[in-house]
Amino acid sequence: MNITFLGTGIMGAPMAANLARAGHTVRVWNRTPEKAVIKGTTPVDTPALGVAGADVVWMCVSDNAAIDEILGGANGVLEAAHEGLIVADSSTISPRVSRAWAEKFAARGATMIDCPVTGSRDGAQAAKLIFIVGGPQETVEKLDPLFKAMGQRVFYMGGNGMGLATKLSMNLNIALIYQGFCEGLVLAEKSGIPAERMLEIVGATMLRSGVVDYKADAIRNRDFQARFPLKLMLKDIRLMLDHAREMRVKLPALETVEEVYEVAAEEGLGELDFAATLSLLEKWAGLPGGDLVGGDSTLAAD
Ligand code: NA7
Repeated sequence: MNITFLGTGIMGAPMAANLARAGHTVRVWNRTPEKAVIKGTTPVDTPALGVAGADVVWMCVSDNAAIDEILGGANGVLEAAHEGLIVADSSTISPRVSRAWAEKFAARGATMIDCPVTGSRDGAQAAKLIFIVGGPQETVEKLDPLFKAMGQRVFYMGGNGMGLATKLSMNLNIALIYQGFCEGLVLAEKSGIPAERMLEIVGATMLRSGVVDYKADAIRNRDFQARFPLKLMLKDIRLMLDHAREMRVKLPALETVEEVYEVAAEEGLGELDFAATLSLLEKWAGLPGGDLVGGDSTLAAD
């Protein structure tokens, strides 16, 4: 297929490379053009130029504002969209915003689907992503070879926006599970129990979780290089709370966790992995792991 990939960040770059590796013709565009240099692909100057001659435009950018810019800004995708074009969005954005764009594309005879991913940077590089998809089922089926080139599994969740609604509920679990683990760890450390012993006992009992397994080495080695940046988890937490308000759902634990992430971002941890929120809790507890955090931060709720 002829694919144009928009947004070659941590996730987008390996996804585009895997599409090219699978034999598709891939053009790429990124706001910062220096990042749009990917083996086997050709750069284009604007999103609109990437639409001409494309069967599929695939996107993976930060947030609602980025999608609004790429789709609706000057030289955006919508104005250039032709009948039959498929627009697939792997960004984690608001389900409401995604549905609104899907309607605009439908009015031009094009089809948009939401297909956020789970698997982080490692899953993108190894073509082991899991896609969580919403939109017309026949369109999703047409994209099967592309999903296979970038991932290992597709969960079809229903109409437009349902992939995103699912993804936000999943990331809510990740944020709360990791926060719960960290709070237990900090209390244990302050009581004189080494982190390694806690990781061992958590791993051997019903407390075990995939989230903690995935972050265990980062915690052990204090390696908080971004696999999933803290600033993007904060963006997702805000999306979850917005979506929950629209759904008339109250999420009290997540509201508190949002404050932890906000302070962590203010303290300069935003570009690190979200696992670095542990350091902020350690700082508040007066533990050495908190040295990563400067300043004099406290929770607003304190
Ligand atoms: P990155 O590595 O931070 O990449 C973000 C990408 O989004 C990158 O290509 C950015 O371009 C692009 N971006 C951000 N804002 C804009 C605007 N306003 N216009 C155009 N392009 C923009 O994030 P990840 O790859 O880890 O994550 C991408 C998505 O997957 C995100 O929704 C996650 O939650 C899941 P830049 O290079 O900065 O010019």
